[in-house]
Amino acid sequence: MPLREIASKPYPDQKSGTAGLRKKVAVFQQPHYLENFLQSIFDVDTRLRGGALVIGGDGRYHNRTAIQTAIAMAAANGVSRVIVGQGGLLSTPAASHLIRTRRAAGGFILTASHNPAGMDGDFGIKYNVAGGGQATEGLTDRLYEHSKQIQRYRTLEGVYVDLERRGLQTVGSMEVEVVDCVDDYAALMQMLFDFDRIRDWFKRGHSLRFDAMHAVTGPYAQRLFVDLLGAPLSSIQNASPLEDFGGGHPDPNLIYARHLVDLMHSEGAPDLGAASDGDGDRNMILGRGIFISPGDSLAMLCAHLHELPGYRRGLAGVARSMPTCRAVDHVAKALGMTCYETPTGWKFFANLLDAGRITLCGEESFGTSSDHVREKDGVWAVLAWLNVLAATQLSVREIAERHWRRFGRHYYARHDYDELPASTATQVMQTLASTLLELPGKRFGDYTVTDADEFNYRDPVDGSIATNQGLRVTFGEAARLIVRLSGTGTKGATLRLYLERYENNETTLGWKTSEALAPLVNVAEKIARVADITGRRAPSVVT
Ligand code: VG1
Ligand code: CO
Repeated sequence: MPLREIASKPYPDQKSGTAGLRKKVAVFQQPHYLENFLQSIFDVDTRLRGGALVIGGDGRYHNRTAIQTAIAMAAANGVSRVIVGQGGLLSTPAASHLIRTRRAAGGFILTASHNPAGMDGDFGIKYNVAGGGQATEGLTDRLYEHSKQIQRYRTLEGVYVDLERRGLQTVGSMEVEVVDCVDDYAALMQMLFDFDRIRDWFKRGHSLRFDAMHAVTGPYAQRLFVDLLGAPLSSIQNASPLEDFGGGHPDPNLIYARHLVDLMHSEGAPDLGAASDGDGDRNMILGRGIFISPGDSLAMLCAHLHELPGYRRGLAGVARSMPTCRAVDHVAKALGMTCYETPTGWKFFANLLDAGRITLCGEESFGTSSDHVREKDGVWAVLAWLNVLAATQLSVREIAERHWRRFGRHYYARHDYDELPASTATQVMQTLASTLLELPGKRFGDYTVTDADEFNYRDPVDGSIATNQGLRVTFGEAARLIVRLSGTGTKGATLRLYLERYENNETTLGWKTSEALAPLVNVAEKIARVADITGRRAPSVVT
């Protein structure tokens, strides 16, 4: 197989966002587009030369083509071994785990997460580094700078790897190992959770409905919930990964997993309802007639995790992203541990996890995970909830209600304004930013502003600084409003408005979230003027 250096010109738009590079499939199909991006990685992260590289994706359209390209380029760039999931599949957390167990120098995760797939959909790639975490801000900046100057890439010609055939193949002088996408991950889960107890819980007639939304978690759900835990096959749905995710939008939330929400509110609903996203890192948790918000799920797991086998030593600490509600802060305080507040995006948790400062972390965007990998982990969260239910013999609702009575309740919602002209989105941010200084002390209805600032983060481990991570307006313990721009969209700009309200009086714990937040919505419009500036009467999506 001849090695080729192919001349190419830079594409100036290869800046990674919150979680990797995401573009329309058509953008990735441009000549040399993916190649340039990958070559930048090989050029900049020199540890890949002579090292092992993990490759896998969420199974969306273009996955297999991109994997063949990546393998040919890895061989031409001196990678010693590629470990790739059978059929090109690896969930994001399973890829992170493989990078760790195989001591790989890095990993390519081919995914645009929950963004729609198919020919007209999105594609994406996340570069994870040794240790399994996402490339840091510093590294992605360097990759971007390099990508703007790239003039050539290296590849081997005529490479074709049979992705269905497990075992070793060779490409030039590089070994390619095709592995089952679930095996290693399933072994890890069995070390963390009490499988006997969960199996017993199912035997007693308790039930689960897990929706893989035709994305990557189908094979994981089959193995863990059905094969290993003995749940009936009807416990999992949409479990075959499809290139277009069945035309759906595998974003596990109240909008895109509506059918699951309806099921959980119907007669004969199972004990636990759950779903994951395209690449298997998100999770949604529902009980019979009750939705557990991601911020609540984080707090409730924080309160119970030490009861589960993998966490018996207790938690070192916990972290949440800044817009995530402060429910977990209350648990951390009660348990005497530190709660860190990080910018949005999983990469900011990696240093804290590596340094042993935290065991558990989460985001409002349906992401929860622990120190077992360096990504959020949807199936892990479902297993954690199953284990908590089996260990406590309580229902999801009982766990939630007990939690709220002890710690108080955070009502929470995120309002997304999608596909705004970039200038309009920027105008909202600038207008609010320019008034922040005047806000403290001002009263809006029942709420008085105590702080208003732009969120800047100093990493407590390496001292690196991330600025401009969202605008926040705090009303003491009582409430918060946050506005930030999304870094994962592929069409126009997405503005996110986050609303949080805290209540800790017995009579205020059972409200409907939309009603509890109605007064704050009015306050938010007075302060951030999103409707006024954008001309949108309502958000595109409320989760
Ligand atoms: C969104 C979420 C963020 C999450 C990111 C990646 O980012 O808000 O919490 O980490 O998606 O999730 P943004 O910048 O659009 O708000 V996933 O499931 O893509 O890997
Ligand atoms: Co995802």
